[in-house]
Amino acid sequence: MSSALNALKIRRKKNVKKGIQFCLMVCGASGTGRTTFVNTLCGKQVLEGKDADDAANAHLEEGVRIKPVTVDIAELELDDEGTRISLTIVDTPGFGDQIDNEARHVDLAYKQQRFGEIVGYLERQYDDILAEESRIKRNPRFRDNRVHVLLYFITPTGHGLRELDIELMKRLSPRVNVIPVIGKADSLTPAELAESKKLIMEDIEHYRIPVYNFPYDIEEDDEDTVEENAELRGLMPFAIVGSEDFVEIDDRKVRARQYPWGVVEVENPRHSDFLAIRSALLHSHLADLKEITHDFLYENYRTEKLSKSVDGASQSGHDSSMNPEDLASQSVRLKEEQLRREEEKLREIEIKVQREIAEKRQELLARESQLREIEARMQREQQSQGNVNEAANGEA
Ligand SMILES: Nc1nc2c(ncn2[C@@H]2O[C@H](COP(=O)(O)OP(=O)(O)OP(=O)(O)O)[C@@H](O)[C@H]2O)c(=O)[nH]1
Ligand SMILES: [Mg+2]
Repeated sequence: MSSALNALKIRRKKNVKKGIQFCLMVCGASGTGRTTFVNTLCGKQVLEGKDADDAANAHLEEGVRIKPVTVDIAELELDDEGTRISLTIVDTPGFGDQIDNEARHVDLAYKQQRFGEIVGYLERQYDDILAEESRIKRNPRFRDNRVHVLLYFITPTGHGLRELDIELMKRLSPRVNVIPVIGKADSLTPAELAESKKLIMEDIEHYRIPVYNFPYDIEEDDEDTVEENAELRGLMPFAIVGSEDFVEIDDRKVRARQYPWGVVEVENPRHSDFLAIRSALLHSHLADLKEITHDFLYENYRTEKLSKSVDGASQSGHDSSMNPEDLASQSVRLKEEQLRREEEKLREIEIKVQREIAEKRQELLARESQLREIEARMQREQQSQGNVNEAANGEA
C-alpha cells in the first residue's frame, strides 16, 4: 500500500517536473515562416532551417518526414506560478508553389499525397491512444502524441484564401483545432493586412471551415472570458512576425527584424499578433484546446472508427462535422447496438448449449433403453438356456 502511494507521489513529482504536455503542429506553404515562428515561440532554435531539413530528409519515405520535436519551455515563466510546458512541435513539409502555377494536372496526386501525410499523422496519434485504451495492461511509457492545435500559415498575398488553403483546412479541421495565421505579416502594409484578414475570414465563413474560433457563450461564460475570446477572435487570422535576431531598442534587446527603413518588433502588438497567439496557445487557451482535442475531435474519430468496424459500409460515410449532441447520441446508439449484438450472441450460445444437452439426454435415454433391451434379451436367453438344460437332464 505505502509503496503504491510512494510510486504515485513520485509519478506526480515527475509530472510536475515534466510540465504540462502540449502539442503544436505548423503547416503551410514553403517559406511562410513556420520554422522561424517556432524558434521565436520557444525562444531558442528548436527547428533547423530549410537546408538541413530538406536535404537530410529528402530520401525518407513520406510520413516519416513528419517528426515531432519536444522542448521544455519552463524558463519562460508563462504565468505567476511559472507553468512548465513540455511543448511538442510538429513541423510538416511545406508545399511548393507549383500547385498554383503550371502543374495543375499533376496537382491532384501531389495534393492528395501531401494532405494524406498530414491527416495520416494526426489520425495515427488517435489510433495509438485507441489501441492503448483497449489494452488490459497499460504501457507505463506510453506517450500521448495527439496534436492539440495546428497553426495554418497562410501566404501573405494580401488576398483571401487560395483553393489549396480551403481544401486543406477543410480536411484538417475535423481532426485538429485549426487556427489560421498569416505568415510573414510584415510583408503587408497595415491596410493590406486588415483587408486580407477580412477576406480570409469571409472565405472561412463562406466555405464553412470549422476553424478554432475561441468559442464562448455570452450567457454561460464570465465577462472576462467573453471579452478575451471575442478579442482573440477579432484578431483572426493572426498576423505572425518571427525573427531569429535581436535589435537594441532603448537599451533593451528585443526580438525584431531590422530593415533599412526601420525595425519590426515581434512582441509589439502594433507590429504583429505574436504575443496574443503565444499567450493564447501557451497560457489562456491551452486547456481548452486540449479538452476539445480529447472530448470532441478524438471522440469523433473514435466513434467513426468504431462505427466502421461495427457495421462497415452503412456507417462509414457519415458527416464528421456533426455537432457534439449528435455525436454523443450516436456514440450511445453505437454502444447500445454493440450490447444488443453481444446479448444476441450470448442467447444463441445458450440455445445451442441447451440443444446439445437435450441431444445428449436423448442419446443417454436411447442407450439406457438399448441396455435394458440387451439385459432383457440376455435374461430371456439365459432362461431359455436353462429350460433346454432342464429338458436335457430330464431325458437323461
Ligand atoms: N519578412 C519576414 N520574413 C520572415 C519572417 N519569418 C521568416 N522569414 C524569412 O522567410 C524565410 C523562410 O522562413 P522559414 O522560417 O524557413 O519558413 P518555413 O515556412 O519554415 O520554410 P520551409 O521550411 O522552407 O518551407 C527566411 O528567409 C526567413 O528569414 C517574417 O515574419 N517576416
Ligand atoms: Mg521550415
